[in-house]
Amino acid sequence: MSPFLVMLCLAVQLGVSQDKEEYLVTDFDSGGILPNAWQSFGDLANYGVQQRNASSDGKYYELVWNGATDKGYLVAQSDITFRLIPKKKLKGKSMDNVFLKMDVNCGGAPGTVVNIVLVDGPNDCCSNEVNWQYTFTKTNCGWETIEINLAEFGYAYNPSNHEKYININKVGRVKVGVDVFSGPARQIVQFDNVALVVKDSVTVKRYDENAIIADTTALKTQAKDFFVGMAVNPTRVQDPKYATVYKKEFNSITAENAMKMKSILKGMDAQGNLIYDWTQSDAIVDFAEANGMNIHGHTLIWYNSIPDFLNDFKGTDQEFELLIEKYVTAVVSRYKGKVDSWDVVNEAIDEGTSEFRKSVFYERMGADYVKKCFQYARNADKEAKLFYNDYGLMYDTDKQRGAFALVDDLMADNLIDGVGYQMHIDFNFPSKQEIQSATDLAVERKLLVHFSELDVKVNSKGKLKEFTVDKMQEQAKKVYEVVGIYNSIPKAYSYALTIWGLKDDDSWITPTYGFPDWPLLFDSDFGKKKAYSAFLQALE
Ligand code: 9MR
Repeated sequence: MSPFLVMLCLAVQLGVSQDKEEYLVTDFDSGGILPNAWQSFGDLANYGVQQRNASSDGKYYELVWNGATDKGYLVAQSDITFRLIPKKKLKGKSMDNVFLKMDVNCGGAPGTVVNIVLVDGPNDCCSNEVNWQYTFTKTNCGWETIEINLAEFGYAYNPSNHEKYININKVGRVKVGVDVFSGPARQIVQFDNVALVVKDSVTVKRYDENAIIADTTALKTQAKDFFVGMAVNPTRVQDPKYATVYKKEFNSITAENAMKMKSILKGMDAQGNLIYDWTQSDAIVDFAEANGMNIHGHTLIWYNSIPDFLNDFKGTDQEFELLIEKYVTAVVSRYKGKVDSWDVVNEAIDEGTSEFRKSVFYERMGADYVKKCFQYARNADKEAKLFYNDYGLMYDTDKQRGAFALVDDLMADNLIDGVGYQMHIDFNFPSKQEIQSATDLAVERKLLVHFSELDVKVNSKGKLKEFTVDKMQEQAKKVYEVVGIYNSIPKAYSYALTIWGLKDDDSWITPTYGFPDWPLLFDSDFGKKKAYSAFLQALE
């Protein structure tokens, strides 16, 4: 063998390539826990850990949480800890270059949350550490490889310590555990091949808090493969101050309220004919048509927008069902060729469960009411894209499971084209990984993804009296993250990213929650916020 080949083979054996070095910390293959590597902290039995031995064949490590006590947080925080690699190997590297890689498997319990903590010093606790969480979303557990850039540590847990406390030159330990607060009662985490990967040629794109945005730039032109949408109402589309911004920045609109059943369906006459009022919905459709915008219809069926006469309807279930069929058919037909897509049913799955919400539609039409409504919509307009839209799909794992079971059912009859993830989020919640893996669930099914209803709260606990510079930047970082995830969806499955209102003082959040918040991209004077800049930057 030529000296060159010898060196190449050696390099491959050592796991060293030109731009990537992999430090295999452990693969457990030697029969279990390496001495001086994994150590336990605390009395594991007390915290519900049933076993902490390597599996019988010694090939991976298993951690079991039996849900017996509420002390699981300690399991997540300080169960087993592993000393990473000689520090000198990280000298001269930045957070962007270094990745923690490991194989993980949830032994049969989707929704299991692995908590990974990175510590930058010899001490186990607590100030010099950052946290990251991984949630298993697939119904069938299997081995998955996760690779986390150190630059992303800390986002899930506490964005304020991101890059603040961790010192790359001192990274010394990784701790792995289960998070019993967000995961199911019983969780099993298996892990293997924990490694630190150092990549030299990594260019990590970051939100630049000082970026200057040219006034000529617009969100809709920067987004190449999908629509940038805005929730509007009939008064605002006729107000020149709003309309100017709508036309400049957005190429899709959604009626915030004007196309809900309560806005359109006004009653029933003596002959049993439905009485419609199209004034508000027409105003929005006309505005969009006049300005060449995409229209996403929201929403045909929602438990929270039912006219009183329908709630009090005295007819039979069959009559009720017929009435719903007439309504859906009338609305979809009226806007056929104009409204491009519909949220057919909104929020059908109950919070914290995989079950249907027991709405009047469910009670009157049965468990397949969602399917029936999708079928009515499909019959009325074959071209319109049909969406199931819901909130909490990123973090409420039970609801996620229920919603995707419903989606699968609709797919089996070719009734659904996409999933709407209502993005009513907080500046620090849900995590990037949760948003990413929830998005993947639709992409894997080859469905369109709509990030509908984006707004980012910074004051959900009501402590802030004013919008601080810190919160403005943290909100912008979250927007950057969300738009980045959306922007990397394959073109065939991306549809629209819709923002739920223009100006902070227009948002539904303050009146609903009862304290001030600043969740949108524009301030109350129509000024562009940092969140706007972050949105644009994530599209670059
Ligand atoms: O923003 C909407 C607010 O103006 C309405 O009063 C409210 C009730 O109709 O609905 C709000 O929008 C909701 C959307 O239609 C569905 N997902 C949750 C949104 C916020 O509540």
